Parts: sequence; structure tokens; C-alpha cells
Amino acid sequence: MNTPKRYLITSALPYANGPKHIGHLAGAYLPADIYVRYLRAQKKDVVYVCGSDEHGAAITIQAMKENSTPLAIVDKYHAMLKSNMADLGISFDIYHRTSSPIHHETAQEFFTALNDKGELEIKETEQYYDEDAKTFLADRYIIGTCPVCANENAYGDQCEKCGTSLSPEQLLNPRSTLSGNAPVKKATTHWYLPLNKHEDFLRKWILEDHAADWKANVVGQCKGWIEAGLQPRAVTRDLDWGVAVPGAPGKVLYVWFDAPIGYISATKQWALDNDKDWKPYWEDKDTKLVHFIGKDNIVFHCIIFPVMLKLHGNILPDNVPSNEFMNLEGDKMSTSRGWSIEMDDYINDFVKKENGGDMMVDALRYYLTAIAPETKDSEFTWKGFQDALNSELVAVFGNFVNRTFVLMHKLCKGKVPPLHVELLDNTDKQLLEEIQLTKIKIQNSIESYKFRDALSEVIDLARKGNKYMQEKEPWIVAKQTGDDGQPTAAAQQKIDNCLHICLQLTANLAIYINPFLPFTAKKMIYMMKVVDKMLDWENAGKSKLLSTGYSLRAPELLFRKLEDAEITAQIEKLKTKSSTLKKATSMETTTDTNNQS
Ligand code: B3M
Ligand code: ZN
Repeated sequence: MNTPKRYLITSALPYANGPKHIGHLAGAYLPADIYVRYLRAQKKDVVYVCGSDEHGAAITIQAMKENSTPLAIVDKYHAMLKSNMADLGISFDIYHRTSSPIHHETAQEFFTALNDKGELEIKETEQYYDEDAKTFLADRYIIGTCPVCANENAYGDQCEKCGTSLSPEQLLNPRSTLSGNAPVKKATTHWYLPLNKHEDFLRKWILEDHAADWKANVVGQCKGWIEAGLQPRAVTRDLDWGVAVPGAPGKVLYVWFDAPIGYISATKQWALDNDKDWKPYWEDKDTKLVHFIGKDNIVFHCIIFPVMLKLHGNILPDNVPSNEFMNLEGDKMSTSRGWSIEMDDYINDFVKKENGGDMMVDALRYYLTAIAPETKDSEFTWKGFQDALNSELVAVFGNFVNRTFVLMHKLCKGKVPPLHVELLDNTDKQLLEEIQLTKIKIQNSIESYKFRDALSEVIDLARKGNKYMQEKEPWIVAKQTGDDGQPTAAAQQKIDNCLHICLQLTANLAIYINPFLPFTAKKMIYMMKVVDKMLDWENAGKSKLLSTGYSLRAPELLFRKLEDAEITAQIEKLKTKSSTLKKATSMETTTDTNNQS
């Protein structure tokens, strides 16, 4: 698209049915946050919305498990998710919730608009019913054998094992998750979104218009769906928890119908809170809408929701950068199996415990971005985390910044030394050029959603800084002293140039690292005694960010090492948690709740 006038960025709404793990963080939140922080540094008009998904069987089943009520469950986990995200520096403009009245109204209005236009079909069909529990069984309320991979615990809406999207009728040997009984069939009426009528639109919009700019994994999945032939999809359910279907007592909107509308209601609430107009963000073609999601959400964001948006007269997403999954220590990450690192646990173990725990937020953000599952599944290991932290953040980035500050205090009286232009040699010029070039490289990578590449450009630049310092050896040059025991004038000039350039590089590193590691950038700003505005993207690549003669603060520790004992303790914790849960769940009839559950 041409230069957008404004941006609306969304991250998938996490179900408020339990804690979420760092695989979720790496998939849909961290990359969006990096993108948004980058746009904000460019002074773009950008709104970043998210919130808790508080409807659907994910919630009601969790309420049963915890012997609680759906309302108590969403209240509890909404609060947890909201604070976890804030602690991890995920900078939503609003973290909303789908149980709010404004969301219910918005979703009902949306449904009514489509229904009034005649875009929905009403059909009576026979559906599975549990006679003991006296309820219809949809989605996760029914399990059975997957017709594709023979997994015996596939859900009525999806098989966790092979990822196939299913309808309850496709399950072999179906049984109720409520009673364990085989269900009977009973007639019921529902509204359907006739996706089959929109096949041509989807084919052109995704497989032609976006074949090149969307990620291959996203286009590939969509292609599979379209090619298999799209079916009408029920958008209502017989349940008592959810957004009531206007004029149809006992029925609620299918959670996947109302949840994405949550992006719109969140925008509305944000606009109300900030005295803004929400409409251009959803109606003006100059808005760039980007959905950040995990791969299990592709069909909903690329096929179903776009059809809804088109029918309702809204703009369509410009891109849907979806990530693959992040595994953990050789196995799939899963909260319900206890094989996961919950955001909440990480925060308690590393962030809240220590003074300056923010550095451990950035350490996590660093590693998750460095191993982001952008094109294929990736794997988190505690050893890998330790290596990334100790040998990249501490040894390269932190070391460069620290050395620069220490030497500047020692050899330049704590002030930015002058630059003696006439003495610049090729090594100096090359580094100055790298500072500029890095800007373009990072821009290109971020704008094509390649956050791993972008981050490694930042580290590479710091690495070049270390190499430069090593070549220039100002601490050796300082030994060329005159009678007064001070470095000679010629020596001091060499020292000045080296540290002047290293300081300008440090200022640039702060700008470059800011979208990824915002707490680190803040600390660097403090050390350099400059205002936040210095982090504006327009300053990137410049070599006169810090003025000659300006005195700077003492260096602070940017990162700390992760000790062997800490990773051993975490691995132990993981093993204990999963084996305890294994024992507990082996007695239950239900299984895992979600792919990256
Ligand atoms: N809550 C599914 C998930 O957490 C769902 C996303 C909704 S985004 C509109 O995977
Ligand atoms: Zn399967």
C-alpha cells in the first residue's frame, strides 16, 4: 500500500482461561510490540490494541475444572494477563476485554448488520447433544478420533495433533467431554456465514494480491483451505456464556465470531478514553491494519474475519504476520501438560525478585526475538537463553557500552571528547558508515516483519564497535605520555576520536535497540543524560547525537549473566511441574486445551 496515514496493530486476544506462556509471548505479542515501538519512534499515528478473549468453551470448561464460574475465571485471568503483559513491556494502547458491555454491543451490531443484509444463512440441523448434561456439544465440548491422523482426543473444532480444523460430525467415535457419554443427535437452528460464496474474493485477495508480501506459511495455509473448498460456517452456538444472539434466547455468538470484533471494540474504548475517533482506523483505506498471531489462528484472521469485515464495510488487513510455534527443551510447549514457562512464573522468578529486574525482561525479549519462530518452529532451551544472554548481550552489547563509558570517564574527563576531523582514518570512516547503513538494514527487516534479522543487525553493529575499540586500543595509546605524565597532545587526539565515535555509536545503539529492549534503551538514555526524544527514529544513523563537551553519567550495568545454578533450577522446576501435572491429568477425561495452550 502507499504510505499509510495511520496504523492499527493487533495481537491475538489471549483466552482468559489460564496463564499464558512465553511461546505465546514470542508468537503474537513481542513481534507486534517491536513493530509498534518502531512505528512510534517514527512518530506514526499508531494504535496497538489487544485484550482478553473471555468467551467460548475455553472459559466455561476451565470454570468447571476449577470448580468456579466463567465470570470468576475471566476476572482472575484477565487481571493476570494484563499485568503480565505490562511487566514484560508489551505496550498496548489498550488491553481490553470481550466481557465488556461495549464489546457485546459492538459484536451484536455487527451480527445484526450482516443478518439484515441477508449475508448470513439460517439452517436447522441435527447436532450432537448430551442427554445427561442437557446441552448441545460444540467445539471443545466434544472429543473423538481425528479422521486425518487418528488422534483419539481431537476436539469438535480442531485436532491438536495434526492441526486440522474439524466439525463435530467429522469426529469418529464422538463423546461428550461433560459426561464421557456418546452423544445423541438433536435438531437446532443456527446462523451460518457462507464462506463458499466468498471463495473468489479470497482467492484473488490472498493468492494473487498478497502472494508476494505475506509470509509463505500464511499464504500456504490459506491456499490449502481455499483449495479444499470453503463451507458455510456456523457463527452461533447453543450456550449460555457469550454474546447473546439478538432475538434468539439461549444462543450466543460463536467465540470466533465475536473475538476478532474485539479488536474493533477495543479501538472504540481506546478512542473514548483518549477523545479520538475510532472510525478511520476501521473504515479508511489509508489505515494499515496488521494482525499479529500464532499459526493456529491463521484461518480465522485470513479467511473468516476478512469475509466478515468485507461484508460489514470495513478495511481488510494489510498483513497477517503469523509465527510458527516455539518448543521448549525438546518438546511442545503446553501449559496444561506443565511443559511450559508461564509469563507469570518468569516474572516472579526473574523480574520481581531482583532490583533492576527490568534487565531480565529485556534479556527474555532478546532471546525470544533472536530465536523467534518466524518461518519454522523453533526451540527455547535454558542453555540457549544463557548463551544468548552471556555471550551476546553481556559480552557484546553490554561490554561495548560499558567500555565506552569507563574509558570516556578515565581518558576524557567524563565528557564527550571533540572529533578531530582531519585525523579520521579509514577505520573511523568505515564505522561511521556502518552506523548509517544499519539504519536501512533494520528498517527493511522490521518493515518486512523479519525481527530476528533486525535484531541481529543491532548486535552486529555493537560487535563492530568492540572490534573498532580493540583496533584503536585507546588504553594503550594513553601510555604515550609527555613529561607531565599525561598523554601527549597527539595521543589525546587519537583517544578523542576513538571515544567520540564510540559514544555516537552508543547513542545510535540506544535508538536501534529501543523497539526490542526498551528498558535497556531507557537506561542508556539516562546514562547519556539525554531526553527520550533522542530515541526518535529520525536520529538514527546520525553521528552528532552527543555534543562535544557534554558530561555523561557513570555507566550502569545493562545486563547480568545467567548462572549455571539458575538454569539448573529452572530445568528441575519444569520437570517437577510436568510430572506432577501428568499424574493429576491422567485421571481426567479431557486433554490438552489448545495447540500452544
Ligand atoms: N483466543 C485463540 C487463541 O488464544 C483466540 C484468539 C482470538 S484473536 C481474535 O489461540
Ligand atoms: Zn489429527
